[in-house]
Amino acid sequence: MKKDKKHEHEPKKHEQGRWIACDIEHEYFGEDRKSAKMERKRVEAKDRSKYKKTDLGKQRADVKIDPEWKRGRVFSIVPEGILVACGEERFICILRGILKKEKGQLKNLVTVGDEVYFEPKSHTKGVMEGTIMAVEPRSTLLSRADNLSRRKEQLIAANIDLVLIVTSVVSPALKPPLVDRYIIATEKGSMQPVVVVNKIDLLEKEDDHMIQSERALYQAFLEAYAQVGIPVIAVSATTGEGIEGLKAIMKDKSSVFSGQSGVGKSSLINAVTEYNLEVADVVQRTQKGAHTTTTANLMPLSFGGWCIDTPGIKSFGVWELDPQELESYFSEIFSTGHNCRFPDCSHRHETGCAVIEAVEQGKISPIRFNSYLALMESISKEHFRR
Ligand SMILES: Nc1nc2c(ncn2[C@@H]2O[C@H](COP(=O)(O)OP(=O)(O)OP(=O)(O)O)[C@@H](O)[C@H]2O)c(=O)[nH]1
Ligand SMILES: [Mg+2]
Ligand SMILES: [Zn+2]
Repeated sequence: MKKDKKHEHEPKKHEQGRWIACDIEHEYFGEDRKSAKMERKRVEAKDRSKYKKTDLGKQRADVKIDPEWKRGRVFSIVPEGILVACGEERFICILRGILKKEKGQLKNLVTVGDEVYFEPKSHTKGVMEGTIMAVEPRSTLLSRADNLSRRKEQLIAANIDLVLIVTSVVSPALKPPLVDRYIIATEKGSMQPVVVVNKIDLLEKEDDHMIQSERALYQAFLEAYAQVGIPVIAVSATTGEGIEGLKAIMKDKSSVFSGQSGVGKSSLINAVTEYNLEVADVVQRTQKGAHTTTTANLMPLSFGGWCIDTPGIKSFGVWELDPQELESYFSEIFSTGHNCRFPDCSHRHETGCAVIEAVEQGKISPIRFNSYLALMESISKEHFRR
């Protein structure tokens, strides 16, 4: 009989954010949230390994919400402090000392999209200041392994419904493995991924060899993701194609635009909203790939909901991803893998591998399979180093 090791690593679709500092959910939201919380606790208990490494949550019962505190949402983190919006007012906040002690493996404790309680201070020269006293439990959390120290988790955005994984064609060229990394981080954080392929106007351009092969990759990309049920929309911030569809998806939702630098995240937000964010030509950037957007920024949408623009990042390491867990995020590989000869088949070189066979027969897309292999290789190395 086959050992059923795979089920231990089912995608953690319902896993929720961690509690920081206080447990005010029940006090503020009543019974509805109480049952949601029980469910979260159950899932959390199932995945102790993820939580044992941090002390977050220990203090949550100790924090009493002072009626003098205000509640707001973090909309940006800048060198001057954490910017919190509370109604029409804006506050520059610092973190209460005791919260900093909870850092553990986290690079940052508070992130854009977080709902926080803060103690307002008297105005200094017209600037409203405050101290963040507690962070609300998060409904979802997008994070990644920090670039410098892979042992730290960097929080990118909180309380997000949709992760708009922006990629472009031609310039920069389509990079499916990067898209798959984002999809995994999105699913790990219980959010809905939507892949947004921008700059499709460039596929119409002159018929040179490079454009032709990019067009073929783009077609195969659309088929591969349609086959596994991951929504993809094709747009052009320049011509406006697909923008209405993007707007409809974003309506009344909280979303975060993520993806490599230069793919057009800020341009898309400008096309969808009334904002006028800075954008820059790829050739205007230095060879190092300078970022035009340098900090994440939250923006309310006039048609309902809000979105976050983020700086593009070069590499995206999924936080706490084991080699054994990986295939559970590739549903087609996961289900086909049950037919491999060896129960612990890694689908790389083993004989009797049903996945390799399915790729050869065209039943599994080579695009997705290559992403799987590339990720497997990089996390196996990471794992070994730990
Ligand atoms: N042809 C074409 N160019 C586009 C499109 N969308 C954006 N661009 C161009 O791509 C370049 C980069 O766009 P940005 O919006 O700054 O990209 P970004 O993803 O926000 O980049 P970072 O802020 O560095 O992460 C700019 O020159 C845009 O004019 C598009 O749909 N078609
Ligand atoms: Mg930008
Ligand atoms: Zn296999």
